[in-house]
Amino acid sequence: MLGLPIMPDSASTLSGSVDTLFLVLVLLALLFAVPVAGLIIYFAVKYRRGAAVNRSNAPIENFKLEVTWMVIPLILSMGVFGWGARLYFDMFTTPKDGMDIYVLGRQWMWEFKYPTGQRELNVLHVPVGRNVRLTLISEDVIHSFYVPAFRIKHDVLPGRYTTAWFQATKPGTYHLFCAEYCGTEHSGMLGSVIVLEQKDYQAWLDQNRMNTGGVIAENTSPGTQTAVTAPTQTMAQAGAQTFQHLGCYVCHRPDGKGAGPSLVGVYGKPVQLANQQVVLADTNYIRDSIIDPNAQIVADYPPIMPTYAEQISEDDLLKLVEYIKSLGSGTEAPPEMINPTGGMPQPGGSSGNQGSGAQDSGAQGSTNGDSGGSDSSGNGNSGTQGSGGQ
Ligand code: HEC
Ligand SMILES: [Cu+2]
Repeated sequence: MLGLPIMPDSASTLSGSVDTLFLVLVLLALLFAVPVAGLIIYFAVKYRRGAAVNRSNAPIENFKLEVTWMVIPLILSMGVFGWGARLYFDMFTTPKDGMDIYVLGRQWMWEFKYPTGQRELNVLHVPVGRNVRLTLISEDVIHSFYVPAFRIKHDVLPGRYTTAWFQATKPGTYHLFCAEYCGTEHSGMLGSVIVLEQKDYQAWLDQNRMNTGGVIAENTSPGTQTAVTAPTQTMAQAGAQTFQHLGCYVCHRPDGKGAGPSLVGVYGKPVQLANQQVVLADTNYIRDSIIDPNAQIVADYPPIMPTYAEQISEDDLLKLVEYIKSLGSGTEAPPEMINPTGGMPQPGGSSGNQGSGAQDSGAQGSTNGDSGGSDSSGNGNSGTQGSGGQ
């Protein structure tokens, strides 16, 4: 419009519908405001003090007029309500298909994690024409994930996952803002979303595949930090190691013969709790089960699971969630099932006692928890990643 950037770019499947609704609301507001303002001015002039007009017999009621100005606005506002609700449901219903990306907000940067293991700071690469499902969480205060060009804005809360989704329609680079005041450098909590054509996205992924070596771009001035870290393992693989380090496997065995329930297929299923409630095992349920196990006790199991709140980072929690998701939905065979007596490498040569499944899990949890619970447990396991990642 005259070269003035009145509206941000429109680059997602939802942005067009949001704009249409917005435009209709503006037009409706004008439709009422303009005649009212016009009449105010007209009457003010016409009936001004001293003007020679007929002031007798002013009508004090008009039934038809009153019904009209009640019914028409009622229909219009209910229409707008219905339309807005439709759009709201579209925006807030995460589509079944699409790719998952995890978003960590912290003072004052954004971190993006791909299930395939890539990790980026402040820049999110996505392909055009695919649903992207975001799982967002904050490591400190409330932030808000705001991409004007996609017309999405979602609170990023500490202690709870929120979800958002979008499908980009146009390649390009778009602004990402934090839209919730979150401390002194809030205004510098900027990033960008880079939408690539499918083949460019594939090339980008290939370039950052496993073990291609560390950071490919970095700029560390505050607020503009960007980096991509090529993975040495997928998030689920890293999660499997965390599961091992923290001793979860002692109680949660795939055959269900441990002290706790088997976690194979639990994700996405309803869970019967001891208090008769049935809850859905979504990402928040898994997270809460680890942080505050006694809040929701699974039926027929004793409340013996220790809390991991003190020894686990949001980063590790996401990996565990991704690992538990990878254990399938009950019918599929788990792809990355660990064998408790074999294979998994132990960090820092901690004693090889994995075979003794009956061993005191509390001790296991705390000895290994210190290494496994640190922010860089994924990196700690392999020197290549550790050096490449810096
Ligand atoms: C001392 C044994 C023990 C350890 C160690 C343990 N858990 Fe548990 N876990 C349990 C028991 C028992 C339950 C069921 C009772 C409850 O809900 O607290 C449970 C429940 C769960 C649930 C909910 C499962 C469902 O079917 O709804 C999840 C998820 C979970 N644990 C994950 C973990 C993770 C991840 C770890 C490691 C960080 C871990 N647990 C460590 C014993 C344990
Ligand atoms: Cu913020």
